[in-house]
Amino acid sequence: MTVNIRATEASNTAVQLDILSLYRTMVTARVTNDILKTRKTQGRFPFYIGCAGHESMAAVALALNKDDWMSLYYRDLAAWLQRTGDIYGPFREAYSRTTGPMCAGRNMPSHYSSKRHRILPTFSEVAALAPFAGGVSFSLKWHKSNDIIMFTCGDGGAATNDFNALFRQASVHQLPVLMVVEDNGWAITAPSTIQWGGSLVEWAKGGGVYAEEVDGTNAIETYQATVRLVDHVRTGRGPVLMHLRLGLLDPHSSSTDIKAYRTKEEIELTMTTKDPVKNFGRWLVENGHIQEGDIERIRKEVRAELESAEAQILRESEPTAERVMEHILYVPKWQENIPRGTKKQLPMLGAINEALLAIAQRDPDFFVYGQDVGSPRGGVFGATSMLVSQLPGRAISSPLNEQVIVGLAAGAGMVDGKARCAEIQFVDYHQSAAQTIRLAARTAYQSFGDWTVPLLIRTKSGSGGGGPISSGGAGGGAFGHSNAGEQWFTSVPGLITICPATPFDAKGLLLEAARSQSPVVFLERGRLYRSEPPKDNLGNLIDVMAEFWFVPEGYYTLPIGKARPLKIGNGPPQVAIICWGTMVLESCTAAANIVNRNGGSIEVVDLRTLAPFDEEAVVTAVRKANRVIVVTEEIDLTSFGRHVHSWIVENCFYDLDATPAFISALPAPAAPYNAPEETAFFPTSLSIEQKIGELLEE
Ligand SMILES: Cc1ncc(C[n+]2csc(CCOP(=O)(O)OP(=O)(O)O)c2C)c(N)n1
Repeated sequence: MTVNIRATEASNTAVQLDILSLYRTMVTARVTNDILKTRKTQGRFPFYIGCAGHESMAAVALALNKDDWMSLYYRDLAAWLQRTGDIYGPFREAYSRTTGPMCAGRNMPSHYSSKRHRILPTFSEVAALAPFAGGVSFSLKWHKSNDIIMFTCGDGGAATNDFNALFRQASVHQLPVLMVVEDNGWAITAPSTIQWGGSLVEWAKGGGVYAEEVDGTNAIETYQATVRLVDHVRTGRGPVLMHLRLGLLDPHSSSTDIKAYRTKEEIELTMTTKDPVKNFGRWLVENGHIQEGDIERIRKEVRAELESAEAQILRESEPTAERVMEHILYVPKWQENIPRGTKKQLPMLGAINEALLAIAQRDPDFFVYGQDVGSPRGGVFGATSMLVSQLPGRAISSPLNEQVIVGLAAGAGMVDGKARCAEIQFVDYHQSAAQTIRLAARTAYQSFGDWTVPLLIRTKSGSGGGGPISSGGAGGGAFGHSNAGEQWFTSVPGLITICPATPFDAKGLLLEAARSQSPVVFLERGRLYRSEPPKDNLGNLIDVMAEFWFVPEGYYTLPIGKARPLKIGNGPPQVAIICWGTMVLESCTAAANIVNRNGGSIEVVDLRTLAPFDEEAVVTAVRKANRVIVVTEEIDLTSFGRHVHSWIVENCFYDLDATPAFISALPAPAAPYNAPEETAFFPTSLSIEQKIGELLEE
């Protein structure tokens, strides 16, 4: 039966609302919930989190267009069913079947996602999808699309940094997003009164986002309000927040005892007044759309349909252990290419500028997003100055919030599978975006390859404030401006981490990184931004390095995951030095000084890519020299350098004639500002020279 409902006075739209179909979807959600809840209690699978009380989200989903995007949370079974019509999906995921449409049985149930239906992959981290949803809506606005995105979370979710990141993205850029806060009064045992002070609606309005409170226990009212609010967003009047008041009819999850934190009276009141399915059924009867007896008839029909679906699903295949390492990392397949254009001498900053411009010229949707990047200077280091002057609008200044930055670039990339660049001014500040970065890296694995998050994060890292390496001190970056970064990034499965040492590598690797379907972190060393090629103590340029300061003008790419061996001196190498970034220059200087004094040769292996690192190149170098030093600019309390060192011990033990050596920064919080302490803090060519000497004597 189809009934005309006057949806909004503002737009005067008479929307065709099929109320019986909506009711059936809500009943389907409730009965699915009841069956799955029981199966969990019967021990058929380990966990379930339900939707009872949130079924009016079907009405919210119904008020969207089918091409609008959705970012749902674990209570949104009804919204998921309304969009997909797939009654099998929730059972497939609960029973961990490979046919599961959300993650092929790899994640917990109730993580509602569907690439086909434009529903983003849900995370267990409450509201963590929010900054990604902001990125999707940024992309929709960028493409001048008529589509919008709906983001949902609970009242607890509204207190998270992630939600606040979305709110800021939406308000600052006036994005086409409908934020629905499904307030059931609880966040596990915490009442919603502790999630924000005052009124959520007024809070939103104060931040430039139109907001309304809506009664979610009434499906028709919810539908009408959503149509009105969606119209607001779609007609370009800015983002909207809907504070949807609901009741939670079940305990928080299968692991929670409802009576332990809620009173009998409150539970009873919720059950009798806030059940949207019962309320809607009653309304249908009172308004003559169905008879009293139809309520039970529909429930029974739905149950029979779901039980037959469940029986079929139980015959479907379950995951096997062999697939446990699938869909972790997608390193782009490199195609050999000849660098185009004449070569000119450039510092690394010039090479990075050229690379970003080249990516933007080839891809009209590419942009760099970060603090100050849209200023004429092109960010505090000037890495986007060419973009700003040659392709206006493609370097976009962001609010001062790293999670806003990373989430926006990541979400935009998820829409069309092309990487955008997030610039984090100093790597030390990535930690406020750590969850978003970690989830970007996890998405492909979690969704069993259904979703990828192409994303390029560039950041200034390590010692130095961008001055010349030959300037003496390490740069005075001190606390907050001199962290190395690879320690954390290389510990995140699913992330590619690159740290170039030369301008030639920086350009070629950045261009290749833009092709990646896995997120890439590009660590740019501050001391290398304007550095010249390294020299030995006699002032002679180290030729094997110097050639990489000449950069082809045109497009070229270099392979990710491939190290560059640099041989200093003649004859078989006596020592192999494994290093990256600034330490390649320091190691080359140390090696040249030793070779000048003693003759022979030393092989410096510039890893270039840290994750995944080039194991073959390391083994080859160790086998040739039988003595090895790993040099890192990180502090050493379980560092990436220590990982490489331990890998060598495990894999090259019988190729070694001496204890594998290790040099790092000191295990203090960060480099002090004053020159004497700072110089003592980081490895230098001198400390590397000393270590080579000790190693040769062992
Ligand atoms: C970031 C984060 N912190 C803590 C948790 C543990 N946790 C899971 S659900 C939940 C409560 C969420 O409450 P709310 O957002 O109000 O949603 P509701 O369950 O009430 O629908 C918490 C604290 C989590 N999953 N993620």
